[in-house]
Amino acid sequence: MLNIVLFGPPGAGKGTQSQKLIEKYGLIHLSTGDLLRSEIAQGTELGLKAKKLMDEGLLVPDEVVIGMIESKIADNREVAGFIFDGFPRTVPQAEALDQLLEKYDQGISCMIALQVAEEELVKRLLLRGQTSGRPDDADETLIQKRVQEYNTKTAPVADYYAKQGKFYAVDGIGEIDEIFAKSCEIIGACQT
Ligand code: B4P
Repeated sequence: MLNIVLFGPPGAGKGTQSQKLIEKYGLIHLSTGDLLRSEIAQGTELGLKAKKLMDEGLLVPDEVVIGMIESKIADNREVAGFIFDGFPRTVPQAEALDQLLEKYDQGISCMIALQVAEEELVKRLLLRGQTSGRPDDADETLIQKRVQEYNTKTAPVADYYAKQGKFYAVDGIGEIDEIFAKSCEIIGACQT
């Protein structure tokens, strides 16, 4: 089983790289951002609560995202593995993920952390905002709030995996295919 955490600040390229990795390795893509946006599109109670927080650039409560991931793992037990995109975003989420995978005698193989400077993140998200229709990409103040939320709540997750010897940094600036090639090298080494 190959279970990869794709990590990085908003706009680092997690979604972009996930698409390429799932094709190559036949993994199931679990993006908490996509799952939440789907709840919003369906107008569920969970979606309505999440929308309010996401539109303000804030994280959704841990128990909500952990519950979503738990049911997706349970639904997809017979697979080659998962790519976790945008999850875990807090240390309690990382602890919960380890516990969930342990139930199936599994664990995280490696964390790939895309490193991108704040100035570039803001540029990319404002550009995406011109076509994505995502309210959280709409203005610079909001994007900076998301980055701030990442710095205080999400960045410590890197240490959590570093302590387990599973943290691998990848320069997230450059050609998409180059970043993909570097990620594949790391995954190749983790697979053994
Ligand atoms: P996400 O959907 O995860 O959104 P994101 O952080 O913006 O990353 P995304 O994957 O979409 O962007 P990418 O870097 O690929 O989260 C949205 C919100 O949901 C959060 O703010 C939070 O409120 C909530 N949420 C989600 N998960 C949660 C959790 N676990 N706990 C609590 N709350 C949660 O790409 C960005 C842009 O850069 C794209 O336009 C892309 O084309 C471009 N790009 C990518 N790679 C590039 C490269 N190499 N060069 C140039 N541009 C590049």
